[in-house]
Amino acid sequence: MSRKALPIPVLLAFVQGLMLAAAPATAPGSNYPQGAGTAPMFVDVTIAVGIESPLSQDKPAGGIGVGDFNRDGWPDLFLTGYFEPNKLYLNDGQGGFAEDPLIAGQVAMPGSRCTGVAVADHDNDGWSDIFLVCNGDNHLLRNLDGAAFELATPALFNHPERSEAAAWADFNSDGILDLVVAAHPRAFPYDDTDPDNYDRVLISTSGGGYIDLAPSLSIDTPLAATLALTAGDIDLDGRMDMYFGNDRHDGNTLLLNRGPGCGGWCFEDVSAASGARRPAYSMGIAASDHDRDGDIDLYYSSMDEQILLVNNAGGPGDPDYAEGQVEAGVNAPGIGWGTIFLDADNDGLEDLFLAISGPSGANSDRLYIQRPDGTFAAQGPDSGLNVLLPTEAAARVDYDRDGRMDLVLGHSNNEYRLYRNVHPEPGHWLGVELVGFAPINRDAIGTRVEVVTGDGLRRIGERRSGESRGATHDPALHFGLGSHTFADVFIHWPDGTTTTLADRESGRYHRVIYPSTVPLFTDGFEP
Ligand SMILES: [Ca+2]
Ligand SMILES: [Ca+2]
Ligand SMILES: [Ca+2]
Ligand SMILES: [Ca+2]
Repeated sequence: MSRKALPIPVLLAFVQGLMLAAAPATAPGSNYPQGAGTAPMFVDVTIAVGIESPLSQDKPAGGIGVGDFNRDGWPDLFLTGYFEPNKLYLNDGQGGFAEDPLIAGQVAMPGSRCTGVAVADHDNDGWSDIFLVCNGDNHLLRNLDGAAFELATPALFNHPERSEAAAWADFNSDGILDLVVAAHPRAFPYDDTDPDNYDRVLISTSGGGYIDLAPSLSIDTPLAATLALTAGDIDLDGRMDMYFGNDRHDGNTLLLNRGPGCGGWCFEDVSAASGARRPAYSMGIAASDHDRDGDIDLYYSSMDEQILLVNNAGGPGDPDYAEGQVEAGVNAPGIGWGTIFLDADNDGLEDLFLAISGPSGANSDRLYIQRPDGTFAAQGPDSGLNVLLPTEAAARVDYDRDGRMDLVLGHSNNEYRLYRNVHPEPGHWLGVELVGFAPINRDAIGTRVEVVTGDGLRRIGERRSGESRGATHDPALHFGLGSHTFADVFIHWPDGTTTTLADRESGRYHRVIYPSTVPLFTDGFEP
């Protein structure tokens, strides 16, 4: 698409903006109005955009992978089908999605029983690959220049046990993405003599292969039934850590990356010491500095309780977590699954989505909008997300690149649906797309981006992997700016270097390529 061609969603947003200019003014960033008569914040556009993707009966979990697989600047969607065919929907940049006939056949793999998607350019060739965790064999679909996919699964990646979560990150900082595959053992009680019940922590070696460090790691709960996994820099020391969300009250596991040594690489289990262990039926993880005090907080879903771990470290260093879900107003009954921090109204305050799968009759998903005082307001029917369908899979993607964050949800035993954010009066926003080159990984996973507005409000975003449950979010980082039209952007690359960009304009995605000292910006619509 040429730089001058305005995509239809942008035109629509422009027209919508003109139409709304006459509407009663509300301060940008105010909570979305509640009560009868207001338009919903999210609208189901699944059929309108051309998505038709059933989820198998009797196996509710779905995996969603967002990535720009053909590098046209628009985020595409990979959806697992379990018994049904997997689907790869290519975003046409005109507000629609379509399958490529050749690719559709290559990725369908009916009966592959996959429930999680970890998207990354694992071989640094510039094209996003797809790793699938499945009940049975796992699969790596290698992207061949955006034109085709081939199965190319290294033996170590193929965990034969039921695996539900995976994440890519360059733990040993050699520029090659490493892979964590977490198992959810089928049999209970666990058989600790079965090596297939253990997770794998596959670290790249200088010879071009991988070594599984899991057997050498001191992990509190080596057999824990993991349903969700996040790789991110939890202690903000520049190294990628791992957080495992474990089912059955096994207790969650936080492994902090301590650097080289330890006969391979050093990870320290700080689950208990940091407060991150808090047992639950953990089924989805969201990470963010939602309270803007300079450290990474965690939220995870469970059954009839949802856990917010507020980090009191106040900056880089070992986390110090305390429960805060009740005070913040983000506890909820029901069976929680995928969960996502996002700034749904672009006021600069992170909001929260929680997928709920039941119990029957009470299975409406939750959208929590953060108030300026740090508490959250649960939205009612006005959210447009209170569909009475059980939901497990959830990922965020600004598919139309209008700066309003949209959601893809997998409704259990039903279908995937795309919910477009049509908030009528959002705040300003800014997006950052990162492109890495040697010595860092091509996806720039592990890069932390801080966006500071004139009021001193600092937002921390990070290219993580494995958030929500079985999901890969939109690789572009999105920041609400409220009433601010410019912001300073600080990009902390995984190799420790920082790019500082002063006074970046709102209303667009800025593409930043490592390691240019004069960052290249585009309007976000070009490859
Ligand atoms: Ca590596
Ligand atoms: Ca925090
Ligand atoms: Ca917000
Ligand atoms: Ca959008």
